[in-house]
Amino acid sequence: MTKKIIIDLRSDTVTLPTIEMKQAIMRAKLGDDVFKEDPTVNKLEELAAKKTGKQAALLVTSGTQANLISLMANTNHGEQVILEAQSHIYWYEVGGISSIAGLFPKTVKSQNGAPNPDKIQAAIVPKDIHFPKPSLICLENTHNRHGGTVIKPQQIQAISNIARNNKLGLYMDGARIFNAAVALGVDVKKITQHVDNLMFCLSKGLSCPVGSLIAGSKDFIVKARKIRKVLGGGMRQAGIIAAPGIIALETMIDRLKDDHDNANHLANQLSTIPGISINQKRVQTNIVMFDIANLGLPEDTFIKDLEKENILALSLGKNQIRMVTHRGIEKEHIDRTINAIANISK
Ligand code: TLP
Repeated sequence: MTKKIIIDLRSDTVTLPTIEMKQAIMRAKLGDDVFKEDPTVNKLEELAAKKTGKQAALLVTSGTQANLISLMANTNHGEQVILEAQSHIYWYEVGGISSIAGLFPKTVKSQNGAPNPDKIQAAIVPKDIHFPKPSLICLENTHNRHGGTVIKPQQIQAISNIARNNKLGLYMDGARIFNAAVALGVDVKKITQHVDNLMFCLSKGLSCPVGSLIAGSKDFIVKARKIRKVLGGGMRQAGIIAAPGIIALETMIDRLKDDHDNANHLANQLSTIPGISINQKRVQTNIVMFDIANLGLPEDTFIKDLEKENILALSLGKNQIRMVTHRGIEKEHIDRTINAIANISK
């Protein structure tokens, strides 16, 4: 019997570890990381700090945990945090910014994930007995709900100037920061140099099974480590998570370009199918979002029809479909997806 091939375009989180990663897990030297005695974790944290141009880094369990810890380490309870209106922290992290971190989110709308610095300036509440103390600006790069759009170093620098002038911190949810760097063709440090601290995920396009890293100053990471512990995120022989992370940082970044090329191919082909609306300018990395309003069928039916062809996609709300390319998705899978969508549209 031939194995059924599922073309899973729901997310790059579905990527499985490579053979090299599994071998590295087997070989990993381990210790108790709460005592900072896991040599593999220590090596990954040093590598992550070096790659992002920060003094130190911390391995945590997930992107959501990385964002929550970073919010808490950058602020005090009750302060104001400025975020882009479609940001992952605001939409998809169970409201932890308020329920756990005790922060007051102020959202700022943007066209493509990069808020206009003037709008950020306007969102900073003045010093007044009635208002919470503003303390942090958060950016997301690449920007998930805007379709994987990239924020350029110059744009970040302009926002960084606002942050400094107002004595606020600047944090980046860089879950897919290496996609941004590859799309721009720059060293990731060109992007990260403008923020105080950031996180990135190992478990998305980089193909690791688990883990995210927070990077920032030594003092910030000391604080983050303590907060990770109180949130129950102190891990013991976490070298089995760190080992594939090292492989990812050493060997899996450049190949993200293949995912971007496939996303671009998908977007080009989608734009030729009647009933599909897509803004190709927004397809800058590995996320493809499109609108099926003119197909005349609800998004859940569209997704079920695709599923019958063994193709998986996600709905991001009314008429909005998201497909994400990643390791394991080849051009032929994109072509099959296009054929299936063209048939649905007939
Ligand atoms: N995003 C996931 C889902 O939660 C939507 C996905 O499939 O894209 N920041 C950004 C920008 C993210 O896209 C995600 C995950 C996270 C943080 C959270 O990471 P995890 O899933 O590791 O908690």
